[in-house]
Amino acid sequence: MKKILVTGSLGQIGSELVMHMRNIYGNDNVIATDIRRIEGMPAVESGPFEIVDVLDSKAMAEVAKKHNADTIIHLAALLSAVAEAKPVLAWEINMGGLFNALEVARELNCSFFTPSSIGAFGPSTPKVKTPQDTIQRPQTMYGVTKVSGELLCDYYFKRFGVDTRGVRFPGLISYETLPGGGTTDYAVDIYYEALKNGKYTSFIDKGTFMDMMYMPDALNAIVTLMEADPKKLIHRNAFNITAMSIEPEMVAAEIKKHIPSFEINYDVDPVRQGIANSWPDSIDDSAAREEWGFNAKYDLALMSKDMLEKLRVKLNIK
Ligand code: VAH
Repeated sequence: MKKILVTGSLGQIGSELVMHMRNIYGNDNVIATDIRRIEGMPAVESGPFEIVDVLDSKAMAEVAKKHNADTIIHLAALLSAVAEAKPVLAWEINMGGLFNALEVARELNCSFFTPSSIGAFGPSTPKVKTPQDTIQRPQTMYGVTKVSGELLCDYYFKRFGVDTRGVRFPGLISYETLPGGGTTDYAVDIYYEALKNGKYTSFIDKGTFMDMMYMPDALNAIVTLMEADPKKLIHRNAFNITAMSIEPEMVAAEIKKHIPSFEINYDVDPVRQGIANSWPDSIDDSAAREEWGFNAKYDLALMSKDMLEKLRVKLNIK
């Protein structure tokens, strides 16, 4: 990867991935793009930034050509809860944007990454240690776009030779950018609320296991996969990856080790609980480990310690 164009650069993953990649490849070699410019954001101020609406394929192609992009990291999409509230818009953005980005990659011979999700699985998928290759019949619009996206990316690889690669991300947890409208967002909100109010009301019920990952492991996974030897890739779109399978009570217990008075209670959101219930409890990521050396470094304890330390600084709480 030499010249990397990132869409959705101001979102939860993009805002950190742009900075992570600029540290590796150089500020001028990572072109951040998003549908709007937010002054002061590091991804806007520390290197090239362009306004790109992923539904405008001509504009995306022009920006990619202008910067001689050889890699496209396509992150622009709606997350699960928002997508369920706005299914038509979600299809337009998640599939229309993906198709446009793939066409740009095909025309300019770019390598291509876009994330899938554990949301690409559904109620008929085996829930424990979900295999890499298994039934994918999601019942959410988000999941439909993720399965469709996996199939479209594999098609572009087989039919046009585009070097497409992807991972099925679990819930991602970070202290930098708040997530926007995901089902797993409780696992981010809980740390903020623990510090600000000493308690948290979870919209996901106790005992609801989902795979999660700390953002540093997610960023490393993207770079490691994109730098992997293509000859060793049996799979491409998309690899199961995970770091931990957790539920709200486990997160609360870990927080209590740092804030003994912390309390959790529940006000379950039926929509997001229904989405969470349709997803795996835990996934098998052996294919990613074998084919490109994926290896998460943060477990729940390490992540919780780091999240609370970094958020105390960010929120200026002693
Ligand atoms: C969401 N954070 O909740 C995203 C992710 C596996 C969850 O896809 O929609």
